[in-house]
Amino acid sequence: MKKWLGKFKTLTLLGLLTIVLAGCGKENLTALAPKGGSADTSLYLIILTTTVMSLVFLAVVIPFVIVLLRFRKKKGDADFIPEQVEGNQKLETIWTIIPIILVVIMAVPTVLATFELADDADASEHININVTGNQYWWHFDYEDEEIATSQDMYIPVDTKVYVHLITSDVLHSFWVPTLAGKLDVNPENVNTMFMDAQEEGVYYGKCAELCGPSHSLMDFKVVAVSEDDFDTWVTDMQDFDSEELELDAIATEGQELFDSKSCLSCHATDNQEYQAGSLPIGPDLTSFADRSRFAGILLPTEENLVDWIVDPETIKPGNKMTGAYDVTEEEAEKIAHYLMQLSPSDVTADSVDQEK
Ligand code: HEC
Ligand SMILES: [Cu+2]
Repeated sequence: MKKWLGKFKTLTLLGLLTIVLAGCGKENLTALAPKGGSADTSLYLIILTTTVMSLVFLAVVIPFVIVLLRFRKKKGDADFIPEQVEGNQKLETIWTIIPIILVVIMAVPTVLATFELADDADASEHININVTGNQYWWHFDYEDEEIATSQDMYIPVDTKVYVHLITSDVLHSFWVPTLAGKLDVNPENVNTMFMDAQEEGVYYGKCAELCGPSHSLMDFKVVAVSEDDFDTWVTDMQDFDSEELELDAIATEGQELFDSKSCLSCHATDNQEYQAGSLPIGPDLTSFADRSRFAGILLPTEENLVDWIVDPETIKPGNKMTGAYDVTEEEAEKIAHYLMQLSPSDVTADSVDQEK
């Protein structure tokens, strides 16, 4: 028994790993449960290629195993060299043509889909969002609507949404597995693709290109809301004016600190001075309190916010905010209290995400 275990240790371990890892994954972070047309196409291609490749695998492995078992030398068999066969034109033709056919079966739909998913001929008739990847956060510029936001990208359901991707620094990759395929984010050329969400919800996005020490924390969310809610959100974002907020005493102090500690030089708090194409140095905080997560990974609570403002480096190594200012914990609490008032709309990530 022990010997048997030893022999199959690697196999047993791999088997266990498969079972354990199969438990990972989230419904809103998987390409295997698509909620958008582009993701449907990707899943179709995944299934097609996996099927073809599995068939090839079986076609090779099954005869191989049969031959191995049936024709092996048994005890008592005489020593002899079997007849040596070489050069069979028929066989060679067959096993050249079959793979060519299989490659065509996989290549044609893949190439067609690749062109179709990158086709932006009708972009101007739909929602367009200029997306900029930054170490380690995402900026979303809605030029037609004249608003900008960061970290949470709002889109209407059942609508084609074009994202035009570029980076302000190193290479990133934009990936919302449940809604669409992933696309590189390059510094010089804009890469475009479209997506649509078939259901309301909060879909998780990832940076899929190693871009620095906090690469794995460069998360974002796509908040898909009904078309009416999207219009409401856009109007709320346009109208929101952080100067006109009715603030209590602590928040007022927080707002003053936000200015005097130079936070305002990197962060916008409303869209009153929106300029198409302009990129802030840090995330736009207009809808900060409505975020699904901030800094990619933290729940927007005052407590988390104080931790972040006091010491962002521990939470996100290598981020571009560390060391840019000096605040005490007490000041951070006041600023945090102020930032939690930045809630322009009732349409929030929370309003569509039941499981958060
Ligand atoms: C030099 C520019 C700069 C200054 C000054 C600055 N920040 Fe930032 N801030 C950033 C950058 C860059 C990020 C993105 C960090 C990341 O996620 O990698 C950020 C992230 C944040 C976030 C998280 C936003 C989100 O939704 O993910 C908050 C909140 C924040 N900063 C608050 C502040 C406050 C408060 C101050 C002033 C005490 C401040 N920042 C000063 C650049 C700056
Ligand atoms: Cu990245």
